[in-house]
Amino acid sequence: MKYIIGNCIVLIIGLFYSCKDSEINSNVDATVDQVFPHKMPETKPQFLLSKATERMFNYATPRVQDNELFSQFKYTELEGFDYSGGDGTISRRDPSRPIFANGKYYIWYTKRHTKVPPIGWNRAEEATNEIPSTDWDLCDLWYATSEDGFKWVEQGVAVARPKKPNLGWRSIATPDILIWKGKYYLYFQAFNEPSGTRGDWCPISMAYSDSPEGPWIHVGKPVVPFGNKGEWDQDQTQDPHPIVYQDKIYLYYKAAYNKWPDKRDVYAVAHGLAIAEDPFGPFEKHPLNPVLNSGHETTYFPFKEGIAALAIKDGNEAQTMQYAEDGVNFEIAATVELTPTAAGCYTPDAFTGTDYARGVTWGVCHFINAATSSDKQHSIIARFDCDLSLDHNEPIFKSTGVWHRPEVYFEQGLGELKELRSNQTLK
Ligand code: AAL
Repeated sequence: MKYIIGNCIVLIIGLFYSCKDSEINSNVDATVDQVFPHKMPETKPQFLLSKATERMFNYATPRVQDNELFSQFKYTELEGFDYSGGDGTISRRDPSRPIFANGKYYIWYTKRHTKVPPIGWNRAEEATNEIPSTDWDLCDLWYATSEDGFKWVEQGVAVARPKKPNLGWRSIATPDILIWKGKYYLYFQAFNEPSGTRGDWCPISMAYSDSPEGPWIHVGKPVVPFGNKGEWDQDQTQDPHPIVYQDKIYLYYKAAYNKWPDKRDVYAVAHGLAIAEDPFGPFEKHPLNPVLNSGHETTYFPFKEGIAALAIKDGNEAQTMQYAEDGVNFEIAATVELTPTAAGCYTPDAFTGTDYARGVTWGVCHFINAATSSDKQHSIIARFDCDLSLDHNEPIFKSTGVWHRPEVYFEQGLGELKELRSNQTLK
């Protein structure tokens, strides 16, 4: 009897573990001893794979060249912008996404035209009404138009700094555009102190107009306020990036956290999502914020039924394209290189509320290190082209590598560390 009971227990335990096993490896036949084939399988093979090989089939396509969210980026200097010979007194940066209206493209951007170049945010206390601390201090929002996206004509100020003490009196910067029910809304950062004083403190504010030509009316208050004390976005809401998605306004924004005022060396950056049913708000912050754990400036566009994001500098997932089918839960879609900084993508369906978006082929971005020496600091805006579109297939954008001249690498030299390292080598 004891023998029979003992055998039954062994059998039950055996059955339990074999059920568990088949749950874990459902569809995988561990007994089939197969070698990964030479011809790329279209779907995940049903035999045991290494984690890395398995992951290959989690992407849209296992071959990166076939992945619609993989692209190289090609850059072109924009014609039509004067930078005062690069002396640092004129800067243009953080451009909006281009839109097409009245038969031409429009962009908005941060423009600084000051008597002297910025002195740097470590010296923010020395900034005056004429001396900017950072490149984005003492700025206004300007706009330009173009017929082909390469040659631009600067049209003038779109939104100027208001008088002190109104919100944004010190500087307004980093705009992006929303078209909602036939009207135009510019979201931007509004500073009431020289950037660098306590970090980069500013909330997102907004101005609205019936036409992309203006006139713009500044609401004069934060529309995406800071988080409460102790929350990740307690000190800033920056880089607004609005998209019409699921009949609402999905505004992605960035905040640097874990640092100011006294902990600069532990700096982290993430992106949040704030959703509104009206351009004036209220913007409700998503309970799962931050929704993107990497990337400096924000670059988002609707893609298929979801939202795609480009994470550039900062974070474990820097230099990746990401995708969230629900606009919230982003996952890495591709690793990319030579990515555009502060990119605004030309996205004709960003505001149509489409339920299947087509992606992008070009946009504008900035280079913050355009100066030939550090006392002439300024930024320039440029155009990039890519193939992150369902409707194009340009082989040059799908090549899997770009090569930089050795000088580019040698510019990233050791500096003062060189001596120390050479002494270490001797030992
Ligand atoms: C940018 C953005 C924000 C910062 C500064 C101006 O590239 O991240 O806008 O405040 O730099």
